[in-house]
Amino acid sequence: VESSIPEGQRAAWRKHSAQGFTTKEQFEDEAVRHIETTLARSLFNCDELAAYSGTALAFRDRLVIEWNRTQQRQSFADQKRVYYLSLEFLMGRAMDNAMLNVGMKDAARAGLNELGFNMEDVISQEHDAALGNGGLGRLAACFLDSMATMNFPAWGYGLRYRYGIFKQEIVDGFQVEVPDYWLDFNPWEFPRHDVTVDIQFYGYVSRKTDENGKSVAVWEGGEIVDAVAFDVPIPGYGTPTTNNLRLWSSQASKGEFDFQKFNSGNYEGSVADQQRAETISAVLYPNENFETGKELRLKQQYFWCAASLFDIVRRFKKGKKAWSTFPENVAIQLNDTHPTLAIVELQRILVDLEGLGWDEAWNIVINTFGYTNHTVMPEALEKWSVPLMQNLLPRHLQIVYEVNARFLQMVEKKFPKDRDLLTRVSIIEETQPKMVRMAHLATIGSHKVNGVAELHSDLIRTTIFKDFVTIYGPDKFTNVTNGITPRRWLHQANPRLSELIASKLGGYDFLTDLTKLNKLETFLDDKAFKKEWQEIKYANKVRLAQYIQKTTGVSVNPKALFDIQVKRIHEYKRQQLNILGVIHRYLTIKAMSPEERKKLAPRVSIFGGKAAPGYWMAKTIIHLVCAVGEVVNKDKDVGDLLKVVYVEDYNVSKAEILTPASDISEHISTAGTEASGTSNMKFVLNGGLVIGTCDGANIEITREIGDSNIFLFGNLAEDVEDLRHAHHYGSFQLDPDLAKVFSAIKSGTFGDAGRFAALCDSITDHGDYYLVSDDFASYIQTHGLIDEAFKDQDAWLEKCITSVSRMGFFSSDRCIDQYAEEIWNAEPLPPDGGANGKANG
Ligand code: 8GP
Repeated sequence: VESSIPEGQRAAWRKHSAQGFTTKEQFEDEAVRHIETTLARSLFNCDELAAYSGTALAFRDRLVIEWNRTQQRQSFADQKRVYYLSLEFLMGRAMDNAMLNVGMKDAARAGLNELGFNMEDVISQEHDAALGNGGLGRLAACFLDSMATMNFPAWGYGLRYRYGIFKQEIVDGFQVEVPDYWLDFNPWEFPRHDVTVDIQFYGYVSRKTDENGKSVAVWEGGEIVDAVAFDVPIPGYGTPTTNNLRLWSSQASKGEFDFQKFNSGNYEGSVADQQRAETISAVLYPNENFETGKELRLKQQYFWCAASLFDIVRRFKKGKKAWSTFPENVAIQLNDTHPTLAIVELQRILVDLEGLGWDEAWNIVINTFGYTNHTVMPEALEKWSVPLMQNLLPRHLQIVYEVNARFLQMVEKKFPKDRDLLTRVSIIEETQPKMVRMAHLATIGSHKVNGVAELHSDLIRTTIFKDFVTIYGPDKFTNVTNGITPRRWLHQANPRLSELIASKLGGYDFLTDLTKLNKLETFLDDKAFKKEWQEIKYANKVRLAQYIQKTTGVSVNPKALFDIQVKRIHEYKRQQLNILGVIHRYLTIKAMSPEERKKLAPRVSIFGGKAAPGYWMAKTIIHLVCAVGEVVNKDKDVGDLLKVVYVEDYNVSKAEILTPASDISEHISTAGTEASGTSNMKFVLNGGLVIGTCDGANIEITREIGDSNIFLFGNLAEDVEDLRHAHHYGSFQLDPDLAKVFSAIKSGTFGDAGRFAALCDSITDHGDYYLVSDDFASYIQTHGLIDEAFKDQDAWLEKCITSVSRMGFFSSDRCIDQYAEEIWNAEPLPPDGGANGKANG
């Protein structure tokens, strides 16, 4: 159906085309109009939430205009498109970002003032879009921002969860999970009921002969669920390019709403079917670095992959090009193994539906996909039971077996008579039940596999993918060290620092070329600059102190050293090492004379992060932190020398408050376990220093900023295996200082010791898998160095400024450049046809 306006009417159309506001006056017009008409509220009935809504809608209008133009431009240009498939997009708030990218924040601030509102209060009305668990999901959000800013024709594809990551409440020192229903009012999404895809599950496969006499597989029966598209505009900074994030929502199929049941009076039955369909996109699985293998999760994965692939293939087919050109037109990046079924689905589309030969199709598939691995931890590696997949996706399982058979044949030819090798690399694990190893499938079905920091990429080459390196050679495996968007993580989170930097560098170019920060080093002797830098840090700490006071009732001294560890709670990230170190500090202070105490720099130890609901040890760690806070914060002996705070419900918006306020942040994972980490980059970019292990991106951060500007400690990745071995077969020696900490816990200093028994025993009696005891002495000693260093504020400040100036490498723009160059072979599409497309700055 032709849906365009006929040529003769287009002039009239263009005359009435939406423009959006461009002045403060017009902003007020638009905001008030939206409040009065779209929201049906009045000046007698307008609270901050309504003011937020009106402001958001006014900015949204501006975004949508550029969004439509961008989509048109990308369709006409018809160059290679990038698709980023991720089950998680941890976007946080959208309005502040929209304001930055539209470039009218000051006008809006003044306008809101005139209307009786304060900008910051209005911004904080927005509910975070929290469709992710942690690093992996936030990385996807940073990448979307960079791809739009750099003018790549790139779409994200994900799921529109009705419930994002749960809201964390701390009740009596325990985590309680509360559902996060975030869709009450979400002006940033556009339902596209016209973009609906039928997704099939279950059923059976039969073979039929097509008109050419060829045998084809036909997948029949089972049930159909509808995937409905919801689109979210992703504006770039300093460019009109506004990309699309398409999130799929599940609905009962219109055809499937069981009219038979309905008409025979089984109304409840048909509504139940409806609800079952909606369950697929109902909730984000709240695990990070852990897989549970639940059927609903596999359903989510297929639902999203199939809808996305249908959409991508439909768009490709509009161009009427030969199938062999598919990989020249489409690059699909798999964010971890969650979208691996997309590989199988594309092969199914090409072979079963489009009639291509197996090899021709498989070639296209391999050249289309790239796979990013985010973890080496065994409990996070996805495996699906064969019977489960057989039942849910019978045709896909056949394809998996066929891919595997051909792959193993190839291996057998190259390495004859190595049965062990075949067993190790097979997609199918010969266990009871048999399992499909998704990382193997993703590796075999992609042309590039990358890790997310140098150490991590080296580790995957020598551990989980060692055999694949032997088979394919080293070139298939590469590294793209993670990055963060400086727009959100410097300019938005820390506007005053961004402004100060801009005043020195002569503008905001560093926000799109972060390496420009290196000029800051020439201002290390500029006293006024340094003073202002320090004042900004102090103001950020005051803001956090106020927030802590308001939310926890604990008052902390902003002059103290703020020591922050915020991230998902996990034994490998070692929040337990941190809190055990805090207890050690507490015991040390208690044993000090008043004179000694005077010499000690006051500390605030701040923790935040969610534990997966079923992860008891992580919940125990949270409880220990809270229990220690209860005792320490009330101890008059200690006063300001030590405070311990748990910030409830850590999320993107809280990170925007916490990150600019740190003096030290903790990135202290057992060496070799944290693939990259990205908050380490955020903290350094905001003028905080790091205490960390030689793990993930800490290593590259050290290389960039210099080892005198970071506090490294602990054992190295290469020694971890031997140490673990020694714990079991040698005699395990508990660190003597740690032993004192345990006896304090066991004597009930922090309440019922029984609650912490399993945590203590995991270290003393169960092999100390994460090497807490091995690293304890060096951790404590390094904190001593930090105390000393903090006393010389001038030297400290110099370290901070130097570090910031050397952080250019960690922009997610650099990541996207690298992916585009080395994996996607994709080019930007500048809106003005120019070289870099920074058209309307
Ligand atoms: C995380 C890594 O733990 C973190 O080091 C890294 O910075 C981040 O990914 C982005 O690359 N990994 C995960 O979140 C993860 O592996 N999640 C599992 C469910 C796959």
